[in-house]
Amino acid sequence: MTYKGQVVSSKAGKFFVKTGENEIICSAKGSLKIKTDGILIGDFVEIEDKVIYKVLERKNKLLRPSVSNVDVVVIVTADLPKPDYYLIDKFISNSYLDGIPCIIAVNKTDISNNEFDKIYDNYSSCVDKIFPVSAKTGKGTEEFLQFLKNKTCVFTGQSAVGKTSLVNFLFGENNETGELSEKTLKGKQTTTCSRIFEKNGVKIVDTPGFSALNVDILKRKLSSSYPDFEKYSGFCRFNDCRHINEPHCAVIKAVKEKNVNAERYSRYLEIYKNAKENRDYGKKN
Ligand SMILES: Nc1nc2c(ncn2[C@@H]2O[C@H](COP(=O)(O)OP(=O)(O)OP(=O)(O)O)[C@@H](O)[C@H]2O)c(=O)[nH]1
Ligand SMILES: [Mg+2]
Ligand SMILES: [Zn+2]
Repeated sequence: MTYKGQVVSSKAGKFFVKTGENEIICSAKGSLKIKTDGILIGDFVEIEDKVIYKVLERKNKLLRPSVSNVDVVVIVTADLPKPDYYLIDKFISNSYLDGIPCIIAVNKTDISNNEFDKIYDNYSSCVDKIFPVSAKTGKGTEEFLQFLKNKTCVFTGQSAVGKTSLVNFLFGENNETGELSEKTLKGKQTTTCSRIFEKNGVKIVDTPGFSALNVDILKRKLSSSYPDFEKYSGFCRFNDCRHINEPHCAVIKAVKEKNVNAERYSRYLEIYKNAKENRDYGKKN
């Protein structure tokens, strides 16, 4: 028998494929196994005798976390753990380069919401929406869920910001969540593999939290990965302007005129410097 389905999770060389109401544990045909992106979560596939033999054409592919056929990346943040703004910048750069819209959900607003203004100032011009929410009380989740309707949404962000808690609240699931313990602060993840959950036409991909994101972002054109710079970069004197110290750089001018957020720009310089040093020293990034 052959079936069509969607890969909803994978673990240790096994793929969990949803076909209608059933979930079939599959292996992969040899040629699909050897490629690192041979089969991704989110892929629509054809299977025969529990073997995936064909991956249907992908609409798109998010690099980190690795998921295909994505409609929106949801960066989840909270006051605790304290937001890592470099990490948020990199998530935005990656989804922008992958051509996938991005939004931010600021969770745990039932405890406090002190970072919201900073998040708004930094990111309102580069993400489509910023939702304050609480997975504990449900505050703000109706509007949030409305936005997610009919979309495949990848929840990403630091560990312990409440990605799984949000999935549990929105879908009435009961997946394991973790404490914000010393261990978590050191990078322990509660969720260890990505999985797609689905309800009422919304698909959410819950993913393991990141503590760092080391993508070779220079190779991925860092200077054109900032949606908030793009409005200006066309006016830079040089076509290949890196917006670092070039004369007549329209991005630097926009920062001076407060049209581009200065904190975001200074982190850009730092990310650029680090990416360049790592490349120069030949480190694997
Ligand atoms: N007060 C409050 N606590 C929350 C909220 N959302 C999550 N938490 C708590 O935050 C901790 C971490 O939540 P998780 O849902 O496991 O976080 P995660 O982002 O899935 O973490 P990883 O799977 O490690 O990436 C748990 O103790 C949750 O109870 C919220 O809206 N309010
Ligand atoms: Mg989790
Ligand atoms: Zn420039």
